[in-house]
Amino acid sequence: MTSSMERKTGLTFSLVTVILLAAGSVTFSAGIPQPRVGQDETLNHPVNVDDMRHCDCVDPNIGYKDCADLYPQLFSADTVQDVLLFIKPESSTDQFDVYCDMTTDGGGWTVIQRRFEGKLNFDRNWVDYQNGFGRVEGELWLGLDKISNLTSQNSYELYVELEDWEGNVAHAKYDTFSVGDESTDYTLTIGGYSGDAGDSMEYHNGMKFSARNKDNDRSGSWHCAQKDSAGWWYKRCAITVLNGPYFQPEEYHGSSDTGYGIFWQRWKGWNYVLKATKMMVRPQNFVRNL
Ligand SMILES: [Ca+2]
Repeated sequence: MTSSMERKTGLTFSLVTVILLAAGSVTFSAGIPQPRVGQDETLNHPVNVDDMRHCDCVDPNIGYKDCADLYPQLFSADTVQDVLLFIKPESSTDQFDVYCDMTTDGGGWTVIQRRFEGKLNFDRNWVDYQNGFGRVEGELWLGLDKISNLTSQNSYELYVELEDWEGNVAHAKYDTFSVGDESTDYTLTIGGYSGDAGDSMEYHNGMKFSARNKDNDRSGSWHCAQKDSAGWWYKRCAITVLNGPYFQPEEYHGSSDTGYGIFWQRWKGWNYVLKATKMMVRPQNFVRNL
């Protein structure tokens, strides 16, 4: 890499950073009352999409269907970096912004869920899970309709990244991942595990989505989404819930005492609350440039 390329990469990254910071500052400095955490943070609120589209790494004339669509352009310009991107899946009526992870496992990933600080409430009603909540550059649930639109336009894979409180990172990758539309109650199709986190998701294959006001699980005695305080593809009930309540380790005293937090049973067990999670999708036919 030449020094000019390094400078260009650095400049582009700085520009994106500035946009992120500027967009984030709107939330905190607009002089309006702070919304209660997790209640009024709608997905498309704080990010200025016009600014994002002016990022010099994104061609405003291209209708991107997902982050994988952008990746070859960044690669050929030697500007591979995580970016925010305005996309419109084929079956979607609306455009919306997403966070693109362009560095993990070859890049090209569209982020659909992210936790890392616990400032966003995930114990929400059905309609919130349908529409999405959080901030695209922060903690986020992208929304079931958007995830369904994304994963219906091609064959997609899923990458789950997990982090514990000791600095360890593990991942689970699934060759097959799709979420049905509203008529199926967003039924999950998942399979083809690989990785080092263990497989906690295939148990949930074929399950409908449930939220605190919608019991679609397979348990006759439990309302799993209420019991675990999270929307998820429950069965009877879960081997993992990445939308569970966020706990600092010192706040958490086990599921029988505190209830379940964010857990991935096959990696850390039922009673370990994770520090960070990221779920992201990419077409199966994505061409890696590594
Ligand atoms: Ca039930």
